[in-house]
Formats: sequence, structure tokens, C-alpha cells
Amino acid sequence: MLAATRHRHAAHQGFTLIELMIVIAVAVAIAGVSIPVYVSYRERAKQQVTTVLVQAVAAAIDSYQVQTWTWADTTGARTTRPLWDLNNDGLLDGVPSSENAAGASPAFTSTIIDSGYMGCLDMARPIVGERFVSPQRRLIDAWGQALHVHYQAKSYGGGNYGVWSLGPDGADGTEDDIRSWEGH
Ligand SMILES: [Ca+2]
Ligand SMILES: [Ca+2]
Repeated sequence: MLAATRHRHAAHQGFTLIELMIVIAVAVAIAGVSIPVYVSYRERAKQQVTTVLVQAVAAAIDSYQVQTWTWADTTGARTTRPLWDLNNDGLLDGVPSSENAAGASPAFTSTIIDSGYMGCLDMARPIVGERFVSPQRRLIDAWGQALHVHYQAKSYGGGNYGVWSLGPDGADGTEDDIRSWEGH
């Protein structure tokens, strides 16, 4: 009697284990399909949102034409930089107080700040939500990376400047970069 009970008990346990394995197998199968789909959906959404952001910022810069600031350093040498990358680091400027124009005198920096220049936010404020602004007040893409900018006459699709995101891989110059001068 006792042996039979133990046998039934063991059989019941075995049955539960098979059920459990089926449930796990089904869960793994579903996850195997749904996780990649979800990830690719999220990545696609980030790419689309960043494409819109890059195009919008490029349009905002375009409305400023190629406006520049010029100043003389301590040796008297004159430096001219485009409005949106005064410190020449290849990134859209954040607030001028934290991203002083490299080589500029403090007086020039105060002039920039006093003028109300807010870095790229000044140009993009009407079109960019807080979601795309870092704590350092820099414009960032959907992956939290600062947007790049460069000025070179007639280089970017025949334009004078390019704005781009490093894309999902976070590396510059790779195929997944999202560029203002390319259609997406
Ligand atoms: Ca900059
Ligand atoms: Ca990239």
C-alpha cells in the first residue's frame, strides 16, 4: 500500500515535470520569436525618431545660414567658427557656459553668453523635446549620444554642413550612422 502510494506520487511528479518542460519549451519558443521582434521594433523606432531629429536640427541650422562668430585670441590671431560648434569639438554645442569656445578669451565667452546664445538649443528649441536634451543641455539622439556637426563648404550632399547621429552601434563613420545629407 505504502509502495503503491509512493509509486503514484512518483508518477504524478513525473507528469508534472513533463508539463513543466512543455511549458518551458513553449515559453522559450515564444520568447525566441517575440524578443527579437520587440528589440528590432524598438531599434527601428529609435532610428526613425533620430532621423526626424537630425533632419529637424539640420533645418534649424539651415535657417541660420552659415552664421559665424569671430574673435581674436591673446596673440591677436583671429578665429572664426560656425555658430553651432564654437568650441570646435565636432559636437553640437551645449550651453556656452560649459562649452567655451576653445581659445576664446573670457570676455568673448561672456559676450556669447550675454547675447543669449544657447548653443544648439537656441536653434532647435522650438522643435526638440526635453527627451533629446542631456543634463549638460546637449542635443542627444535616441541612444543618448550627442549629435555631431561639421561645416565644410559644399561637402554634405552639396550643402555646407552635416548633422549626424552615430546610430545604434555608437561608432562614427559606420553604415548605421544617421546623416542629415542622406535620405532615409
Ligand atoms: Ca561643440
Ligand atoms: Ca555608427
